This record gives sequence, structure tokens and C-alpha cells, in this order.
Amino acid sequence: MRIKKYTGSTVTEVLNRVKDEMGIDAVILNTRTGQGNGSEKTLVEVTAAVDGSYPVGRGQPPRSRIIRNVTPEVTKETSSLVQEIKDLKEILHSITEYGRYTRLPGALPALVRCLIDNGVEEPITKALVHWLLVGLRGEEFNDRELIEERVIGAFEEMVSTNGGIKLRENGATVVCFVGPTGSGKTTTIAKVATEFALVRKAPVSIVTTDTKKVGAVAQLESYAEIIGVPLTVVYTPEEMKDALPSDGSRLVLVDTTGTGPHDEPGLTEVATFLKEASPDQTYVVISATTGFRSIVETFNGFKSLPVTGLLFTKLDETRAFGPILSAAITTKGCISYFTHGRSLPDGIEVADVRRLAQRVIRRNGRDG
Ligand SMILES: Nc1nc2c(ncn2[C@@H]2O[C@H](COP(=O)(O)OP(=O)(O)O)[C@@H](O)[C@H]2O)c(=O)[nH]1
Ligand SMILES: [Mg+2]
Repeated sequence: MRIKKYTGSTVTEVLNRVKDEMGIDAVILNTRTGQGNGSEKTLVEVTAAVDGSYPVGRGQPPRSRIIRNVTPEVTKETSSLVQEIKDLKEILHSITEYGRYTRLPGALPALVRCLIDNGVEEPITKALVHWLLVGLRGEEFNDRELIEERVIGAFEEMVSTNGGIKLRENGATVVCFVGPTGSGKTTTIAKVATEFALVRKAPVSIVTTDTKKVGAVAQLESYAEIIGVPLTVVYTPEEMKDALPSDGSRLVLVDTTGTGPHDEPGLTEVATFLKEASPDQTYVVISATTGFRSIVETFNGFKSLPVTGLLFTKLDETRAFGPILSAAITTKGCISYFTHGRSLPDGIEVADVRRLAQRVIRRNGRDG
């Protein structure tokens, strides 16, 4: 890792020199302003680092490099232990400096406040800021719209979605819904069933293995009756194969018992049912009101199951969508749907990261 201090009269001037000399992979460790020796003039000092093995280039870095900057690397090439400790001290210093976000140029402080206020995790915010500092030039630092567009594009690049349920060419597509109790699995199944059965006119059937929650079967029975689709209740894993219909259904939606991420016996039981169902897709259903840490914990808890993605419910109950984006980036989980309401048949949409990121960036952005 090469570390160098640059001084000049403005942040943008110094950053441009950093980019010219160190290239697009330079990481800004610290920025400081102060008076020069015996002079009234304000001096800006920027400490930047670059991994010696990175190719040096100009212009905007590819977005795939953003995440690499979340955790600055100390490479094996660092010559001595003393140098390594010095580097680490610089990095630690830069983290506390960025924690205050006081010395960022142009529209960046307002953007950072917006990201943090909306629950975007700090390492992700920092990575975005580093990336913007290296990628923006001159007047671009004051162009709020351009910066927002770049950040929205970066979120689109970092968060993957699967476009919702895709039906197989032939036979039935089996989709299972797992997750904590009360996260909205059953309600979401009813919404998906309505969309496919009534709007897309595809034969749908519902299977439930949730015979534990009081009233769960009755709840699904009434949904199935309203939508006009068959419902099968499965009590043991052995019954699952017979329950999967050979009646020409194109989509089979499987409901499961609510399970917490640390409930080992519960997870094992759900896994046993899933094994028999051999699902094409399995979504972990999580409420959008859950904090970042709990979303990550829940997703990781379900990793022992053949999970193919995340589904977020209750977006109508929160205004902070940063935890959803942050958790999807952290877990690399692919998002399928968002739901935003109790009532049927509305309140479900195929996950659209651009729209969500716009709400994160712009809610109290330009206006606030
Ligand atoms: N506000 C809101 N409530 C929802 C949404 N989805 C489900 N719910 C409510 O959350 C509660 C639990 O839903 P349910 O489907 O029974 O959860 P399950 O235990 O995971 O099957 C119910 O009161 C639902 O009406 C949603 O998108 N928004
Ligand atoms: Mg349920």
C-alpha cells in the first residue's frame, strides 16, 4: 500500500491531483484544512492510499470496485511491521474523521446525512463516499442530481433482484415461503396466488405445512376460497409428495410454520418439508420494519435451507429503506418482491431497487 499526503488550496484541486497520480483506485484516508506556515491562506491536506498492485487509471471507477473499498486492505507487500502499524493508524484516523463527515466537498455532506438518516449502514456509506471522491471532478461535486443518479446506479449494481416468480416451461413451479412468525408469509402467498390465478390466469394451488399457528389453516382456507384455488394441508413431510398436485397446476405455493433464525429444531423441521417439496424457489420473508442486524441474522439463519432470495413485507410500515438495501448488499441476497399493505389483492410488487434507492436518496434529500 502506497500512502501519500497532498496539499493545495481547495479539496477538489487536491483530489484531482490524487486521481492523476494514484489513479482511480486511490482511497482517501483523511482530509484536513489549516493555515500554511506563516501564511493566512487556508491549506487543504488530503492523505490518500493506493494498493501498489492496482493498475493506475483515470476517470470513474467501475461500480464493482465499490464494495472492495468497504474494508481497506493491508497487503502482504507492506515492507515492514512499523509501516503496517502506521498505515493502520492512518486508516483508523480516517474512519473517525469520516464518522463526522464535516470536511467533504460540495453536495456530499447532505447526501451522507440522507443515507445515514435512512438507515444505510456506515461502511456502505463510506464506500460510496470514497468512490464518489475518486470519481467526481471539479464542479461535479456541487451537482446534487448527478451525484444522486450515480449513487442510485451504484445501489442498482450492488443489490440483485430476480424479477419475481418465473414459471417453468413445463410442469408445476414450486415456490416455498419461509421466515419468522408474523413476517407476512401467508398474506404474501395469498397476494401471489391472486396475481397468478386471477390476473395471469395460471392454475395455482396452495399447500400449507403450518399446522402449528392457531388459526393458520383457517386463514389460508378463507384466502383460498376467495381466490378460488385448491388448498392442501400437509401434516408430515411424508405427505408432501402426494400434496404436490398432478392436476395441471402451473404454480404451487408452499406455506411453512414461522421459525426464528436461532430455532434449530424449527429450522430442521422446515428443512425436512422443503426437501420433500424440492422447490424451484424459496424466499425468506422478512418485515421491512426489521433492523439491519436482524435482517442479516434472519437471512443467515435460513442459509442451511435451499434459499434463493429475500422477500420484504410491510414496506408501508416504515420510511427507512436503508436497512433493506444494506442487508441485501451484505448478504448478497437476491430480492424477489416487496409488499406494502394488508389488503388483497394489492400491495405486492416485483422488487425494484431503483425506486427504493430513489426513495432513500431523495426523501429528505434536495428538499431537506
Ligand atoms: N402493513 C402490512 N401488514 C402486513 C403485510 N403483510 C402482512 N401483514 C400483516 O402481518 C400480519 C402477519 O401476517 P401473516 O401473513 O399471518 O404472517 P405469517 O405468520 O408470516 O404467515 C397480519 O396481520 C397481516 O395482515 C404488509 O405488507 N403490510
Ligand atoms: Mg402464516
